[in-house]
Amino acid sequence: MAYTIAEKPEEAAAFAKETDVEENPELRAAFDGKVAAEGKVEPRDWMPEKYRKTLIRQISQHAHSEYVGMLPEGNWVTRAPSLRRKAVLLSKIQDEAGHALYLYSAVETLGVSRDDLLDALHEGRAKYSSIFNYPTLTWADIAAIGWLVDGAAIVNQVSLQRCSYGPYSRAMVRICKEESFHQRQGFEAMMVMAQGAPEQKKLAQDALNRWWWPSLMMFGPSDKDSPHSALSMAWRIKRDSNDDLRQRFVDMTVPQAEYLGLSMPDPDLSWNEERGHYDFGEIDWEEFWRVVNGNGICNRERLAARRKAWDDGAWVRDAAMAHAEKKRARQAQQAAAE
Ligand code: FAQ
Repeated sequence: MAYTIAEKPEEAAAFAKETDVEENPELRAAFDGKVAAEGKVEPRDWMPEKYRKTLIRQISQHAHSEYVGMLPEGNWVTRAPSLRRKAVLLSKIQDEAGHALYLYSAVETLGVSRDDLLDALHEGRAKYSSIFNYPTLTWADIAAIGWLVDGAAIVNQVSLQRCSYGPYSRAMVRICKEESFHQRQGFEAMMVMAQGAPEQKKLAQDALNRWWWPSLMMFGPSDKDSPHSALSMAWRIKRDSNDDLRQRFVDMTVPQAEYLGLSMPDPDLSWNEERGHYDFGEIDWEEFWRVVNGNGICNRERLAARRKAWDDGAWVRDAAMAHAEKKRARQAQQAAAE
């Protein structure tokens, strides 16, 4: 259930203290009015420091997720089962890199540099989505990522299209269009496996068994344990609660699994007529926090791969900077000669 900050008095007090109400009452009133009227806050607008910091935290974690998220799929580029699948996978991975770039650009509008954000990631100080710390063991995992991981990402990001911060909201509109293609190609690949030879169907079921619960964890801790939700919902950074979005994803995905003829790895899953939603089992929160805190199956491998790519790419960045510097100097010389 979504809730407002007023229902949590201790958070409401902290909110007032941390958010410049006393220091800048007029600017703050204009900001609150804009958010309440569904206006977009833009980079040059005044904003409470806590609003800026919350956005930097969320958007940079989101950017890092897209950036690290290329790695599990990258593992299968050389082993895709056909030229068509390989071409689709390559474009999907390139799209994820593009999403990271839109998002890093959106965070830069808040006054932080991309180099600082990447340093934080490479030094293990920044978070990224838990989902990318699981291994891709078979080709069916690539299909499951498209179907489930992109499916979950869309449910979350469609909601974020209505975020109060303009650059983030606009990046989401563009990203959602691409994610929707990603989800459909994943579902189609899964359908081919699920309707194929018994061995292929077994791989599809095994991938669903391993990716289902981690996909539910993508939506974050349950609302009662989510420290940032109240403030982010009050400021319309987040528009739906973690649990509401998770429920939406379950309701959307269970019929798709039925259509594929696969069974969900959850004995507690059942339709609740009264609620008009599926009931589902308890998430293993211990596993969730273990992965979020850096101790999942692939956390170390993922960071090592990102660091290596950054180091190996140093000469490209140096060459691009040297080229830009030469161009600038040449233009300055020409301008002086005219
Ligand atoms: N993994 O109080 P809350 C994709 C952290 S993109 C790791 O609920 P909040 C595309 C959270 O950061 C997937 N950490 O926090 C793709 C916070 O830590 P902090 C990424 C998590 O921000 C597909 C703490 O727990 N999408 O998949 C996770 O209000 C295929 C407390 O949590 C986004 O980032 C987690 N699952 O709500 C790419 C969407 N959940 O900062 C390649 C934007 C929570 O206190 C292939 N982000 N944490 O140290 C959001 O919507 C929100 O940030 C939530 C968390 C919903 C993720």
